[in-house]
Amino acid sequence: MKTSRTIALTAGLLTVVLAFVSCTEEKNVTQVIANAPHDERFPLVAGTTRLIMGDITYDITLKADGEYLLRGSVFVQSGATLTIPPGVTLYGESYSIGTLIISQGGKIYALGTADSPIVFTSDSTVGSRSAGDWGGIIINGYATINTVDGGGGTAQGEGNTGTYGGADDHDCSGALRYVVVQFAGQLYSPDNELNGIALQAVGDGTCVEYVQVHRNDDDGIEWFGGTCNARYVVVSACEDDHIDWTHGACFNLQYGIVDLTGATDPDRGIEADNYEFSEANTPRSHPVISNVTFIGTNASGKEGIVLRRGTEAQIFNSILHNFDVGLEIDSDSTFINADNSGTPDLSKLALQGVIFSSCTQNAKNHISGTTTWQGPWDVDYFDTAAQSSPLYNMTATASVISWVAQRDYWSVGEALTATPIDAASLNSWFATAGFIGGCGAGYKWYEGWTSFPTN
Ligand SMILES: [Ca+2]
Ligand SMILES: [Ca+2]
Ligand SMILES: [Ca+2]
Ligand SMILES: [Ca+2]
Repeated sequence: MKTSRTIALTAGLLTVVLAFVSCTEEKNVTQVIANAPHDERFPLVAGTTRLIMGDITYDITLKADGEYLLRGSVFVQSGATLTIPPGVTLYGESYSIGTLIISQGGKIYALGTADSPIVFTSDSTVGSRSAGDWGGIIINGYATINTVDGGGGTAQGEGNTGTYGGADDHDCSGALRYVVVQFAGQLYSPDNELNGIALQAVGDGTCVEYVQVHRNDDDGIEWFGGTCNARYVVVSACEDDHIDWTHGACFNLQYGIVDLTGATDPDRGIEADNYEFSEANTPRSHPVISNVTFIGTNASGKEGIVLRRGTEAQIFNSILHNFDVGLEIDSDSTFINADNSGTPDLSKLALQGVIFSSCTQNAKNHISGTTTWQGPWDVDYFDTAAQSSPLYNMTATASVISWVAQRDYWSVGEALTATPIDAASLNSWFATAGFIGGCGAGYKWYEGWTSFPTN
């Protein structure tokens, strides 16, 4: 769809809306048309596409298989719920940086299906779309962030997207299920780009599963603190980090595909901070991750996973394929925190059952510009299979490289067989997978609802 930037309201539809829009321009539409049924509250803008702009202050359900244009920053305000049924397409307007923001206390239930995912995409025509065409999705919750040591602080989202942070780690912002976000991440200002999905202090009452972010111009999914778990996640061809966390993010992630191929200049598979401005603040960032396949481009100096600025992380049953550096651990604060009187504290920093496949260098540190390891975290720890946390060095076969090119992620995992850690032993949220990598034989959960368009 290519959208005219002129509002072309259909005659007969709520002339009161037309009058309202014309006299207040970018202001709140939905309050005026709140009594209209369902998505007819939103005016037609082109063909059957309806315009969503301003604040959503009432519960509203879009029409299944409907098409909508997001103009400017659209806020689902506290107390309101936006429900999106299967098959809906939402076009983020490039001209106005269309962006969907779920404010603290607001909810989104985007409930697609494998056959009918919900797609957020560019409003440019197919074939001329590119990363950064529109904003993205931002969810602000009441869970804990660590901007104040010990938690309890709040923060402001980039681009005036509102407040996040609080003390309710079980906060619910709704659900994203079978949701695809493409070509987002527009620049708000220099160094201030939008993530495909930003989970800002989102609580673990929120459901995020079967979600793809593709061709984002900044990070794919970024957690700013909070406790929002995610499973069945695909992040592909983004121009910065594919998974990013900071501000004391503590979440579980199982079953993921992180594929950097197809991006012009991607950065990292994971870029992880505790908190940049006070690296020892608590609660520490501490994601627990199992069953993710990371596929890089082997670009010089680029890493699969960077753990820095005091973060903790436990990563299991995953594959790092084709990175110049598979794993890099940075910052004194990261190492010191994970040093248990001279031995690695695996409760704070661990990689177990992780395969390094065709990486130029499996692991390194970057403390103060040196290449030596700190304390107990010596290079042998990561490179010796005899350690309690064995890592495997493998060279991908021609068939694996072919499977990567075809985005046959199941075959990639199958080819790199090793004994997995039982993910169900990590905590009660995880399920036993029985394989290493993002997916297994007969378990191609990414098929059908994901897509990988170039433009
Ligand atoms: Ca970011
Ligand atoms: Ca980033
Ligand atoms: Ca980065
Ligand atoms: Ca970052």
